[in-house]
Amino acid sequence: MIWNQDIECASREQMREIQSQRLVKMLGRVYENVPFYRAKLKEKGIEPGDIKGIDQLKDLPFTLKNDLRDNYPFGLFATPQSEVVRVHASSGTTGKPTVVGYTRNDIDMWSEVVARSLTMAGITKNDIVQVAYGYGLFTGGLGLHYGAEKIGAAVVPISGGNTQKQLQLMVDFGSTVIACTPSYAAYLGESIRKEGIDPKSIKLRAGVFGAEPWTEQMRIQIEELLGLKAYDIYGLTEVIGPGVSMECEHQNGSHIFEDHFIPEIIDPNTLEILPYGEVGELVFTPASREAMPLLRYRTRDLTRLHAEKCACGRTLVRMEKCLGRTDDMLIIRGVNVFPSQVESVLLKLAETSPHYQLIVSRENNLDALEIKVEIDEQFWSDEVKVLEALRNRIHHNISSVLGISATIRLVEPRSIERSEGKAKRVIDNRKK
Ligand code: DLL
Repeated sequence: MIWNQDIECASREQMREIQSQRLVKMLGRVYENVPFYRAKLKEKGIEPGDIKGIDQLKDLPFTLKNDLRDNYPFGLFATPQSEVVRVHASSGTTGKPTVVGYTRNDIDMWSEVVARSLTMAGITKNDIVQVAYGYGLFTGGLGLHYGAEKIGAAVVPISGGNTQKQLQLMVDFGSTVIACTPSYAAYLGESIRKEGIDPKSIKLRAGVFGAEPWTEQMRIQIEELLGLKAYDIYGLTEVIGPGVSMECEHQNGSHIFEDHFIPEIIDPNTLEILPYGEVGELVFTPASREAMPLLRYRTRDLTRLHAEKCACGRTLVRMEKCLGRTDDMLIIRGVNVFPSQVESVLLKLAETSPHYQLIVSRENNLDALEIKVEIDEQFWSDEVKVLEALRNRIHHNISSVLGISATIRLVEPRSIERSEGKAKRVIDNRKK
């Protein structure tokens, strides 16, 4: 089944026409209402009337995560605050989160793209969807929730964590769909075995997994452990949240809902647009958003696009699984973490030096983060009590900035290896 046949199977010409109309309208709105964009467009000598369609997208300025930070919290909103009905946020590169806003129409549009996504995975009103993404500022929980309600499925809004309860409800309610990060799905699968639950009592048939990179091997492992078909869903807070793209049953890339999120691939160094099939940085223009339309948002995700029609009948452009990122963002237990966030905390403390290292590993399919923090010579102490108090303080400050808990290990002055070039801030043992 296809949720929105007209859009998802439109011809290239029809799609370009929709994109052109939306882009032109959006440009007028941002020029009128967002001082940041008005200044950027003026700098390039562009007046709203100059842009007639999608061919001119390439002439427009890019938007970076830092632009959101510089306009924190609501500076890029294009509607009065009274029209905003929701805000979400994700990690910024330092202490301040990246904030996005939604009008009622934006929430409807978001529900529509998630409804299309779930339908792609064969999910219908007859399903019981256990939403185990986090609810809150993170977009995963509420994003999946509204989309699942829109198709008429029964939603179990259990949110993330609480594994025993997840398994109990999964069995008792007969959940047929689970939506969570792939690493948590694998952990749930292992827990079923560990708890001695009869796999036959699990009724899951589809999984909607995303928010972090995962491999084909992991797909096979999750499918075996949970007895379901695993689908990849992609998205990012700045563009809308989950539901920017989704895999269909043929699983040869994720279909981008390009009527709302116009994709481009660029060379991250020259900023030139690359043709279909070439690897580069993914850029989105969420042209229909009201509260926070963005011009050419650089995602930092590396991938390729393909434009051939899919065997499922959809004509939407497809993106391959993300191949990596152009920045140093890590995703730990589904949460975005920048090493610079840790640095911003340490710089505020007199006792620590700006020498630190993040060590990421995976134990029982769950990510673990250890942070080695070097203590300033002046403050190094042989007294365990003193160091323990300092460790607790650092733990508290870092956890509240990152939004996840990390093991803090204090190390002696000058014990973290110095490098002559770039400091090695991250050791990611998950990749081995
Ligand atoms: O992770 C939104 C989301 C929620 C997507 C639930 C899917 C399911 P952010 O926290 O802003 O938003 O993180 C966005 O996560 O730029 C990618 O680097 C990464 N990412 C998201 N989905 C996938 C995926 C949500 N399916 C960042 N595969 C993005 C690989 C993904 N990476």
